[in-house]
Amino acid sequence: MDLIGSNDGIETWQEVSLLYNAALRQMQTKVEILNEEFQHTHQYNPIEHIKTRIKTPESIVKKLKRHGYDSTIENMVNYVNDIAGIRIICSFTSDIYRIAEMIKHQQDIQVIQVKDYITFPKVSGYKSYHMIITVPVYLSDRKVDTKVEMQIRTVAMDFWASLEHKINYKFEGDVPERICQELVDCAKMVSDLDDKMLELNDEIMELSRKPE
Ligand code: 0O2
Repeated sequence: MDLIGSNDGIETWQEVSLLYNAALRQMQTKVEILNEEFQHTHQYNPIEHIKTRIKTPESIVKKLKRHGYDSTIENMVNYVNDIAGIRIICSFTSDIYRIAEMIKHQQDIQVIQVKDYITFPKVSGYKSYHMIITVPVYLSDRKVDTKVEMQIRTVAMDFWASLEHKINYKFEGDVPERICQELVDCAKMVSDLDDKMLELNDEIMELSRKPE
């Protein structure tokens, strides 16, 4: 098995980008299939939408510098786990774990790392479920297991995270204490809303199962 990294013949940004784009397409298809199957068996779509992105070379170089590595292709693929990123936005918190489990059980996927910021949110209030996985990409002469970062979160968590990201960007990381506190308060409201919506949904599902 080739894990994308040293001695795998990946020498240019074009090659890196080809592999990571292919890995993202594979993951997107896998997730879409799971969503369709779920619709077929449970009559609802757990996934609201999916976003994919390849990290820009500038952003990769910045990350390498921050961690004290030289900007080489080898360091990129070895030390930057989120060159390819897929974000899956779900309706309910329970869907997040369901999707994560379904992905983990696929035979060609290897889970490298899991960070559960839902059970253990960040001090800032950030909630999301992160996994670094590898997915095989078949080239003409070999298979390269390629890393993809998956972020799975609810619509409400995503709303919070994108606003917090914008605020951090605006203040260049030096966000005033009052705003940080407001964000923590909002994260609590987001959490309560997610819990309430899940409760309501469970109730509706239960009612629709009962015979008239
Ligand atoms: P960008 O621009 O989104 O790509 P690592 O990637 O392992 O070196 P870290 O921080 O240990 O770094 O990994 P983690 O905690 O899994 O976070 C990875 C990504 O999650 C981040 O990527 C963000 O996209 C998102 N994230 C993590 N913490 C927060 C947070 O507090 N608020 C928001 N809004 N997003 C968060 P990057 O590379 O930081 O940035």
